[in-house]
Amino acid sequence: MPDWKKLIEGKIALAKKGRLLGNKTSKPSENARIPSGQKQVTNFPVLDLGIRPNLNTTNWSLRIYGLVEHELNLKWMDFRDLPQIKDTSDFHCVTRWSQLDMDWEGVSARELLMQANPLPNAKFVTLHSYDGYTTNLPLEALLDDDVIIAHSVFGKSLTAEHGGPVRMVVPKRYAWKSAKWLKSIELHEFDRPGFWEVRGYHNDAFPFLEQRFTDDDY
Ligand SMILES: Nc1nc2c(c(=O)[nH]1)N[C@H]1C(S)=C(S)[C@@H](COP(=O)(O)O)O[C@H]1N2
Ligand SMILES: [Mo]
Repeated sequence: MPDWKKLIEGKIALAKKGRLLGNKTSKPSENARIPSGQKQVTNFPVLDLGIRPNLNTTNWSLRIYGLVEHELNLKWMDFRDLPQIKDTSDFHCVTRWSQLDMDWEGVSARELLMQANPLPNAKFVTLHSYDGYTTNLPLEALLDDDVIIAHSVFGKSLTAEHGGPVRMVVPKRYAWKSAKWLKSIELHEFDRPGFWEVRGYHNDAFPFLEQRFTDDDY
């Protein structure tokens, strides 16, 4: 087992340290695509808890369950048989880096959710990952055109470090909402804060509003 306490303290310290960067990070006026407090990168850094689940296209599966009419259990081939889309979007990590024009490919989250057919009282989701990570979103946030359950980026299969075989990509929110090694999507009536959200990260996480931590809201 990893030393959770140390991992978590380290990550929070890293994210908060950025507050002292001041004018080293861009202001929105310089480039409307880079949110305030972020620095542009092009090397797609790796950020996670340091647990690499042992996954491949044979042992991976994806479940959509909870408040749905049709629970879905997809193996790799089922997933690849779904309509595939491409979308280019920007990726903003709360530890102060942003990478623009990420070319994702995969299945539209909306398409998959529509197949499951959410019940009228389904309002929130928990994304569950194979490393034990979770994150929460309003169901409606997954219905945007740019939300992809991705298997590829920049024309190549996702590497294990970036969440392969399949990860969620939610471009309009800070990247901690983009669960790597996606295992399941659970639909609920009431919101359930995920791994970072119970540790002080902002529930909504909009980069252009700089919603980094709960205590940023005053
Ligand atoms: N399963 C899982 N997904 C995760 C994380 C994680 O620790 N576990 N970290 C999140 C965070 S904080 C960020 S910034 C992005 C980073 O994605 P990347 O490593 O592909 O850049 O993944 C997010 N998704
Ligand atoms: Mo992050």
